[in-house]
Amino acid sequence: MIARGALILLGGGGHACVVTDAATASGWSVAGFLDDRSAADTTAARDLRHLGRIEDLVDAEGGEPIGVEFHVAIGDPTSRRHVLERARVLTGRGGTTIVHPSAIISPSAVVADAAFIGPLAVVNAGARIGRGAIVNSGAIVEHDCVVGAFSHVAPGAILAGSVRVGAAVLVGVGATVRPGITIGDEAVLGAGAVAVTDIPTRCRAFGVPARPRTTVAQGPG
Ligand code: JB3
Repeated sequence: MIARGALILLGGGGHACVVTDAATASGWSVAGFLDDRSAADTTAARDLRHLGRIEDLVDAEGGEPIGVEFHVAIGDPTSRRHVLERARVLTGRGGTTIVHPSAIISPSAVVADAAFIGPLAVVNAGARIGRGAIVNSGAIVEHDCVVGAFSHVAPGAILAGSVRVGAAVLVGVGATVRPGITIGDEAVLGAGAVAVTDIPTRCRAFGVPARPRTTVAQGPG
């Protein structure tokens, strides 16, 4: 039996460990995680309890949602969107936003449902963080930026003022984006890259200055 008021994570890998720390530090009691893989097959859930599969958000006997808050703690944008949609259909809920208490979020910024803002991240004035997006540890999202749904601004990345990031984009670890640049949906900006021109939809760009490359597999950052 999971206590009402507890938080359940969907996904039990490395990102779930980071989310657990942030959620706990901000006052949640994290009951454990649901994952379609077995506990033995999840990579890094450490002390988190494996509570079952995503379908266990609904009581097997009564068919009703079990009435707990959940957060999709999966790094990959496509999986995160897919799992969040499954959970929404099962429970009628949109997923809880988790913000580490050390993050700085401007009162004029807007953070949507199901987003994650990590430790020491900064979201400055007028910025908008989309549904299910991740602003990871130490990332900076400057004034008036828009980060689209399910995008991931990886640890230490910097978006200067008024950058527009589309949906399901990866801005890699330590990447930098010059003011006013637009990054199209599902694009990847590689780790350490510096974007000085717009990056088109689904383009993978790497290096300093960032240039498109066609055959590089997407990783976490
Ligand atoms: O770069 C950083 C700081 N963090 C990365 C993070 C953003 O993304 C981290 O290094 C990882 O590369 C990645 O973390 P994540 O998502 O925790 O990856 P991994 O350790 O592979 O765990 C993914 C978990 O999600 C596994 O437990 C999977 O079983 C689960 N999962 C993935 N897709 C899914 C699905 N579970 C369900 N139920 N359904 C899915 O479609």
